[in-house]
Formats: sequence, structure tokens, C-alpha cells
Amino acid sequence: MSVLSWASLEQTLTYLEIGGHFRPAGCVARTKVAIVVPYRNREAPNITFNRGLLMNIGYQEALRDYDYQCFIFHDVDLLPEDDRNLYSCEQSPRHMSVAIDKHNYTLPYEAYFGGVSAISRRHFQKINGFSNVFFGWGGEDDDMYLRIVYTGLDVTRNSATVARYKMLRHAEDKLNELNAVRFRLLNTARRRRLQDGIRNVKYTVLKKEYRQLYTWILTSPHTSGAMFSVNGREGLRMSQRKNKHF
Ligand code: UDH
Ligand code: MN
Repeated sequence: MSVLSWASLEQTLTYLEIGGHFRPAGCVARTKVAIVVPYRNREAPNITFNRGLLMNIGYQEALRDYDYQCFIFHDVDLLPEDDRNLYSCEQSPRHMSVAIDKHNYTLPYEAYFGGVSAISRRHFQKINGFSNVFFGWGGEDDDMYLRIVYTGLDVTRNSATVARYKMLRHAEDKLNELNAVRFRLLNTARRRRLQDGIRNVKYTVLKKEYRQLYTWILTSPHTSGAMFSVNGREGLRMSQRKNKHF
């Protein structure tokens, strides 16, 4: 749980190729896996965080680089505890962070889909990715769970003894306030599914750097989160309008 310097990580993880690429030396990997980590530094831009939208951008940008078939969508602050919880894609989308220390190693609720998930490219395409309209904390993972179900797919999980994670302690992020309209948006999940996702995500890539341990993409989404993010009222009006639209 201690924080290592980039320099020491670079010295240790010498098997990584530029951009954070890894391939085993003695065999050919069965699938090409991309790990997408949404991350916004605290001092960074003055807009409300949108985890789902960043996942969609990471997905699309990864595919520009390489023919990935499997995607792991991964919070930055979760550390896997058991290597039997494989970073791979199975027959169904899989929720990977079943048991997190912060939740006393139990699933908070049956439809919980937050933290870490593994979805094949084929399924992610079919599901239309994450929703782009959840600004602030909460809801985008529940929406993804619903999308998977509405697409006719199952969500699978490993047992809580294997699918264990530790969450790094962190203060509440500024500009990631509780999304007050998340339940309203969830009511429209079925209708929104096909118009709101990777098919319509619009963004600009400001920077893309192939660093030693990972590929860093700085991006600016074209959707404005401001109206969703402020006080409940403003957000509510927006979501009602959206609801009508969808
Ligand atoms: N994230 C960032 N920067 C932010 C917010 C979120 O990088 O400012 C990313 C990061 O990968 C993080 C993930 O989004 O792990 C999920 O956010 P989180 O870890 O804050 O969410 P979690 O469900 O909630 O772990 C813990 C704090 C609860 C805050 C309640 C709302 N105020
Ligand atoms: Mn967290």
C-alpha cells in the first residue's frame, strides 16, 4: 500500500515495453487485453468528473493503437489481492471487484458494478459502452449493469474469496459531487442505451504520450457537465429535458 516513485517502478518493471505494453516471453497470449483507468488529477480542469465518458474515450483510443479484444475498466485506487481473479474476458461481462476492503469485503448490493469490470470488445460494442451523461459521483456503473441486462447478457462474478481488492484511502474529490439526478437517469437507461454511449461520444485528444509504464491520454469531452453538476435543481431540469429527448 506504500507509494513508490515512478523511477523505482520503471527500474523494477523493466519487462514493460513503451506505453505500458506487456507480452509474455515464453508464449503467445490468447487475448490482447487493455486496461482503461479513468483518472483526473485534483488540480486539473474545472469540470465535473465523468467516469463513464472517460471509459468510452479510453476504449476508443486504445483501439486506435492496437487490436484489443478484451477491456478491463479499472478505478485508479483499487489494488487486486488475488491473482486467481484473472484479468481476462470470459463468455459474459464480469464484475471483478466483488469484495473491497472498504465495503468490508462484501458486495454492497446485487446490481453493484463499480470499481473494476472486464468486458470483451464484442460485448462492449453491443452494449454501446458506458453512458456519457453521468456527471459527478454515482450511477454510471448501475447504468452499465442495466445496459448489460437489457442487451440480453449476464453479469458474472468470481467468488468473494478470490475477487478481492484493497482501496487506497483518498479524500473526497472536488468536482465529483454526488450526482443528484442519477436515479432519474437510471429510469431512462433502457431508452438511452442505443443513443448514449460509444456511438455518440465526442471528444478531443489534447495529448497522448507513450510513457514507460502506461499510455497517458489527456482528453477534453465535448459534452458539458456543468449543468448536471451544480445544484440539484439545475441538474434536475436538465435531466427532465433529457428524459423527454430519450
Ligand atoms: N476519479 C479520479 N478523479 C476524481 C474522481 C474520480 O481520477 O476526481 C476516478 C478514479 O479512478 C477513481 C474512480 O474515478 O478511483 C471512482 O471514484 P472514487 O474512487 O472517488 O469513487 P468511490 O466509489 O467512492 O470509490 C469513494 C468516495 C465516495 C465519495 C462520495 C461522493 N462525494
Ligand atoms: Mn475509490
